[in-house]
Amino acid sequence: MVDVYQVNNDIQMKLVLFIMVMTWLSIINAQTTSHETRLHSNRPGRFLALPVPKKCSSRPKEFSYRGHNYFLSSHVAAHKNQKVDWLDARNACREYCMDLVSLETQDENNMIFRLIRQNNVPYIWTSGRLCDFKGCENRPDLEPKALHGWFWSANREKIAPTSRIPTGWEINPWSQTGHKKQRQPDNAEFDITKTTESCLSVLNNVYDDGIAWHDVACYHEKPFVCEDSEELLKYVETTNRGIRL
Ligand SMILES: [Ca+2]
Repeated sequence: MVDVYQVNNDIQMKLVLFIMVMTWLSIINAQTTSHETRLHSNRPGRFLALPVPKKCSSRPKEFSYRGHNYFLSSHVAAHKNQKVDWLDARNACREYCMDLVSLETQDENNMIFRLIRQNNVPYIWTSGRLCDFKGCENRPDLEPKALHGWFWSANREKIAPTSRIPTGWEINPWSQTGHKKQRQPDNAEFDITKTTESCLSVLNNVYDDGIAWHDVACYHEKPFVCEDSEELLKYVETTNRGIRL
């Protein structure tokens, strides 16, 4: 018995775990998007994309920060005029071993705000997501959702309570206004189309509010910023011996 366990070395265990997590996330995503898909298109159940090793090794590296590469979709020929919904944006990034950008620190946020300002980008998708799907129930730590329910889907890190200045920051990145003239997140579209604003977009002065975070319904089509995913890079590196990433 002991020998059997010894054969299963760390890497194999991690890979199995990783595949289980990926499968689970794919199911979760298919479930969470099915409602929106029904509402806004006839596309069948959708899944998270797996990385494409060739695309990972030749992925666009527009700039880098703290060991991660980034690019703005409109600056890459293959995505130049592309505007896509939130899941398609994640998947476009994921094929490159990247994911939508996560803004965990003020410095990284400043960098992305600067990119938006200098290039006059109207809005972008980030990996921010409201945990309002199956698997998020019975989690008192996520309640109330508008305050505590947000996380970065790229690395599953929680986002600071939306009403507060995050620890280590000087500003609250959420806009103080929006469609209802209330601070964000305001879930404004729910009142209009009954679609929850479950995805986090950075908008450039859409409400005369400068560059700021907004909750937006995930079906809207926007350009996006991709950031290296350590998880996907590690996965492709482990499964493709000798690959240069
Ligand atoms: Ca909103």
